[in-house]
Amino acid sequence: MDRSVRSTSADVDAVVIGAGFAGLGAAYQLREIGLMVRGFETAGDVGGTWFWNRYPGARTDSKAFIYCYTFSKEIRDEWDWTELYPTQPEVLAYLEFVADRLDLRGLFTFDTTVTSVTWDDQAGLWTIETARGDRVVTRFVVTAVGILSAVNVPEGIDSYAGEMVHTSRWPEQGVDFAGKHVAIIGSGSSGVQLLPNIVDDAATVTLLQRTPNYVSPGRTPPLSSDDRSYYRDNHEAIQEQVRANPLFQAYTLAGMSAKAAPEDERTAVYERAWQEGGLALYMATYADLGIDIESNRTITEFFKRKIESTVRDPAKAAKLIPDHPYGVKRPPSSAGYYEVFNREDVHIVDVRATPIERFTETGAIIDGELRRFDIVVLATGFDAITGAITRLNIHGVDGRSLADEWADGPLNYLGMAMPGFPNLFSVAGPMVPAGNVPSTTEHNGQWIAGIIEHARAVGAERIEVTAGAAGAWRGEVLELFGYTLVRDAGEEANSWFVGANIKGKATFPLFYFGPAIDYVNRCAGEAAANYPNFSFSPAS
Ligand code: NA7
Repeated sequence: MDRSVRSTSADVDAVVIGAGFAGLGAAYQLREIGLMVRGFETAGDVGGTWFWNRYPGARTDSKAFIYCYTFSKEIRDEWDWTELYPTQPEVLAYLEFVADRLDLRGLFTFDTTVTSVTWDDQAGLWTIETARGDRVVTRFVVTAVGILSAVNVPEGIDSYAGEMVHTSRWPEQGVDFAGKHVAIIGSGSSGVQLLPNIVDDAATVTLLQRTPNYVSPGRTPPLSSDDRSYYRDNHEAIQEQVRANPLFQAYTLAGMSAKAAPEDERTAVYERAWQEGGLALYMATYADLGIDIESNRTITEFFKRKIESTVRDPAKAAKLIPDHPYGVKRPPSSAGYYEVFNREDVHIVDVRATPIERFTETGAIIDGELRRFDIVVLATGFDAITGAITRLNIHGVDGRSLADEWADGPLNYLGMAMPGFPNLFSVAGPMVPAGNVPSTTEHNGQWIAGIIEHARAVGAERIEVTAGAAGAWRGEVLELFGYTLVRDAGEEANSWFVGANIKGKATFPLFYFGPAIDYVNRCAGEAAANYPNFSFSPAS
């Protein structure tokens, strides 16, 4: 935009960018405090992650009764989850239900990508521009663009001329794999969830795997009406358990130290967690798995034994056994994942040992040999957490570009506010706790509404965090990160937790690695003390 153009009055109080879990929640919270809200969303409807990721097998690995909003009792009472780990269609239906029930859809303009977000310091207002040509002037901006939404594709993939689909851009009508020779590139959550779900249709499936993952069994018991009543009746107690859990999850740890536990007891704990499946292996076992390499080895050995006893071909099994510590990459789960490699029509190529040299019109050259595929599935992940924010083309005070400012790693306070970018807040920006995303996004949305409400109460229209607070927060995040195995091994394992999955991206902890409750208390303390790390002033 022409940055010399002055905006003298706002069209709306707040613009929310994104209509997924984060954006719907933030729009609701901001409307609740009396703001006039407008939202923009690239997709054709609400849902965010759950709008886009329609691949077969996509489901949550947080439990249904915490993978939801907590702010509305009506929503809790009226919505019935059918499975403990809901599928993509069910989570999407939930978000559509919430949008209708709380009358949020009308706030959003869909099929509309924000192309720039520009601050006018004189007016104390932001101007939002979109690919459709909208130009909206607003007092506040909330980015709610998702932590895993900026799609990553392999270099050179344009040379491939056959059918191709990214897991995160799955067509609504599905993909016909019948009789096709299929390549899946990627073995993160998406690739490992998808694979067992297409092998019966496809003629062959070849996994082009760069870094193997520790895949826990996906088990998803159906929920009975008794279960649902239990979750409703115990809502407060469950939320307390979630808040106390380091990752906002509904688990209780079995012990503090894996290496200190007697071997038979430890094996029983791991076996129980394996039977439970999902994130239990990480979250219902030992507290020190993420910080102590010896303790971590006890669980990587456990996984190794499981893989070796499941996959009959030792060569395939060897390729599937990871060599990084458990948990330095996001641990996925999938039903029947390792078992599927016992099929003759499922192949695995280690593209770390023998990289993809280049793509051709019909396939990929690997180890000097052309491998032909009818369909290539890109399960190649995302420019996580910062990618979708920096792509918004945000310019703050003095035209400072947020993307440039974050080139060496993000700078913010409590994951939500950035110095030099007044009245701009992020829901689930970098340096918030990892874990159950709806818990984080709801927390952030509420906190942001709280600080705006405070500004209005004191007659201020411009809110800006101090550079000192952001610098100190960054220091704290780095210090906590220093205790983790992600610090030691995340980069080598290409972990998106530190941006290492994207070529050229600065390696930096993109999460706050302390306990979630410390973060929550920290945010609450800031609010209770009337936001001492922020300046509040009139617009101009
Ligand atoms: P992830 O977890 O980032 O996984 C992406 C996968 O794609 C991972 O195995 C990558 O290998 C692989 N990848 C990426 N680029 C390439 C190229 N160029 N060549 C070969 N392999 C490549 O994304 P997901 O969509 O699976 O999951 C994202 C999150 O969604 C997940 O963590 C859950 O929170 C839900 P790498 O590991 O980088 O070597």
